[in-house]
Amino acid sequence: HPEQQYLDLMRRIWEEGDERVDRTGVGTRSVFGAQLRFDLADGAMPLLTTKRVYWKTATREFLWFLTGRTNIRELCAQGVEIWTDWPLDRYRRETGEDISRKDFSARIVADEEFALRWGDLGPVYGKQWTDWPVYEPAGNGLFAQRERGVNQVADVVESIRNNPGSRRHIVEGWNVAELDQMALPPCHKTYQFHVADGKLSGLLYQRSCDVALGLPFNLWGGALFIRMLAQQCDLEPGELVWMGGDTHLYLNHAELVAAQLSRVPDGSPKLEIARRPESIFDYRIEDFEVTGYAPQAHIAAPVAV
Ligand code: DHF
Ligand code: TMP
Repeated sequence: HPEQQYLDLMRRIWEEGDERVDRTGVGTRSVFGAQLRFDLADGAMPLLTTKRVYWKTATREFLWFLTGRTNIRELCAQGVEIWTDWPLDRYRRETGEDISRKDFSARIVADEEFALRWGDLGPVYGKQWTDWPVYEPAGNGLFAQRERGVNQVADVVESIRNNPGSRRHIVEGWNVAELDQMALPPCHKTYQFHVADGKLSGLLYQRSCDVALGLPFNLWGGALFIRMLAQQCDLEPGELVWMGGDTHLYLNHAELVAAQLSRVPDGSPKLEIARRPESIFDYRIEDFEVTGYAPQAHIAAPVAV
């Protein structure tokens, strides 16, 4: 079963990973350099069956990236709370107010000014993917920022369509000059696409990977990106190749690791996309349907902020 790769990686990290105190103070066991491969033929998706993964939440996050937005307000309004802890942490630190996550999220949705002040993650994925800033000579010896930046996603659609053999089909999140403005520097930082034999494959390079909580979402996102691009470019989906830099398990995920490693993968969930939207920016959550997904129970685990 393809999911066995994920479980093997998890076991290897837990048993052999290098233990250290990480940025969050929680502590991790970590290996450096890992690879997973998933065949996406016939609708197959790397959606874990050994625990329930909220693929609709992951899809909403992905569609939010494509809107270019970086404020958690649009996520919170849809009941997606996976990014709320970072703005909440900053709010608590800077105001000293001990507000609950639920109340913070509700206020972000209800109060636009509050959301503008506290809900923005900085120029993260959406911004870099669709509007990477460009500076041009202003004619006076200085440089000025162009009104529209580079839309890497629109460009990659065009490059796959018009020059499929190119080795430059890349979407990059790592804007060095803006890292210090981001709530978190991008983890799933580089996507590269490749066309061979009428099939579109994708490689995702993730510099830092929380194997228990982040990776299930990131595998889904990587495969979703390939599926949407393939549909837009009249290609069949090929393979997702995932590569991790610092690939780790948090020490407070011991119970999740034990539970998940005791389970056996089962079934082959498939993704159907109900229609072909005008462009890659026109997909809606209702367009995505997963069949054959009967996962084992969700396993809750704390996220390290
Ligand atoms: N920090 C850390 N330490 N790990 C991450 O995976 C992570 N991911 C981020 C931002 N910062 C991060 C963005 N993506 C969850 C999943 C993905 C995600 C953030 C959080 C998460 O908590 N998943 C749980 C609950 C999902 C839910 O309630 O909707 C899960 O069980 O999948
Ligand atoms: P870092 O910036 O110190 O590497 O911390 C980021 C943490 O978030 C790290 O545990 C990796 C994890 N992460 C994912 O695994 N996937 C994601 O999509 C995101 C945003 C973060």
